[in-house]
Amino acid sequence: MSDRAYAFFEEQQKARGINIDEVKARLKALKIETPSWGYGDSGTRFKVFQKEGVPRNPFEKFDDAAQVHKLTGIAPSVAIHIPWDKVDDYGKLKIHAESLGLSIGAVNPNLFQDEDYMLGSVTNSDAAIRRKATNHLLECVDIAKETGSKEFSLWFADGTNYPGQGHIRKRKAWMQEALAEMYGALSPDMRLLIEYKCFEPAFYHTDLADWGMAYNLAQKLGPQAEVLVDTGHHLPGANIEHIVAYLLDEKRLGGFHFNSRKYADDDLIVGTVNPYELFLIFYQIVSAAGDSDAGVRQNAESITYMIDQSHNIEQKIPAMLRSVLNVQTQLAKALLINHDEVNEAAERHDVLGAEDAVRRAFEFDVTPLLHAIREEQGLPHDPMKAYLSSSYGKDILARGKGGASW
Ligand code: AOS
Ligand code: ZN
Ligand code: ZN
Repeated sequence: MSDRAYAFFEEQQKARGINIDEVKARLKALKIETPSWGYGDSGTRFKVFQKEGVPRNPFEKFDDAAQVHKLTGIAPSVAIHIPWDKVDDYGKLKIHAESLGLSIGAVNPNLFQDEDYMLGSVTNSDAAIRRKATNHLLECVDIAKETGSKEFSLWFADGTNYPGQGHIRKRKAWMQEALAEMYGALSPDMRLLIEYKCFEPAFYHTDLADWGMAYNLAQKLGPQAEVLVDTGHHLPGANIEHIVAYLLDEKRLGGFHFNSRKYADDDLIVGTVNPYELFLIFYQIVSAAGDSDAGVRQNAESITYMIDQSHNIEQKIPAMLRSVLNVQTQLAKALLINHDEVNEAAERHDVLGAEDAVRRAFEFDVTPLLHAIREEQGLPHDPMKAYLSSSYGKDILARGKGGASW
């Protein structure tokens, strides 16, 4: 039955002029990094719920992440957060990750959970606190050298709650100063991914509030600094795919933190609230990957895709499986866009024809295609079902409650 469904799918796509072998190759090349913090207990400012069976230490977070990779084949690295994932010996954590077929991905410095940082970390008006924060960034560079990580996701909670509370322009200079020092400590193959966020936890102004501020800073720092787009960090109505296209054209799109949001930074499972937005983001990336400018093509190929979610009420491993599968599904759909058809319609000034050529790709059921590539890779057709029928979820209950949390 499934073979027949795929045969029909392939015939249908070939007739539309889609190169199915290329689509499959690109789907097999997709890699999505999962975050260590997505496996632990998390919550809101109101309550962190304790779940049974969550990892008790960074090593167990990698054990759980390995399940996601084993069943999907697309989640081979795990981002770590320092000090949430502090261990005595990072070399040991690296070996543990490798023994599971994983690698340690982006290092995320934590500059928001220390009493000293109430009024800012790298933008604090107190030089001693700025020094402490910058030292933490440098410590993270040292850790990355031990773990083999090549990237840093930099998110700063820095901002103010009231007009006059901080000197906005001085804080801007301090931010640049601290990041320039960190930049100077990088190995040539490392990258800073600068994240922006419109608000929260600061509610009046945030030092890096939007992509333009992150982009400007990246440009001033140098070619090893790029912008990280967290899909949850925009004001309602923002056109994220436009930002993505703009950054790709500037060859400065470093990576994504994928999640869904309905209101603000809800950190819900990616693709659950507005899968069409995710599809349209991939439309821009796939389009850039076929650009005539080699730099734009190269940027499109070097994007780091990461999940950034806190699973407050969900079961952690199934939530992560759902997340990476949702990303894979939307990429699969975006790969079915016939760009010639879109461009020809746009050239004819056929507005509805162009829109139709984009949307039609979204409307295909890509299940037979995903089953086919999983089969070719020796993976289960339905990774979620395979996980739920395995004993892993029951076995980890022996860890008990009160595991790692943020
Ligand atoms: C915070 O809103 C950001 O999305 C960061 O990426 C943060 O470091 C991550 O959520 C882990 O706390
Ligand atoms: Zn993020
Ligand atoms: Zn966030």
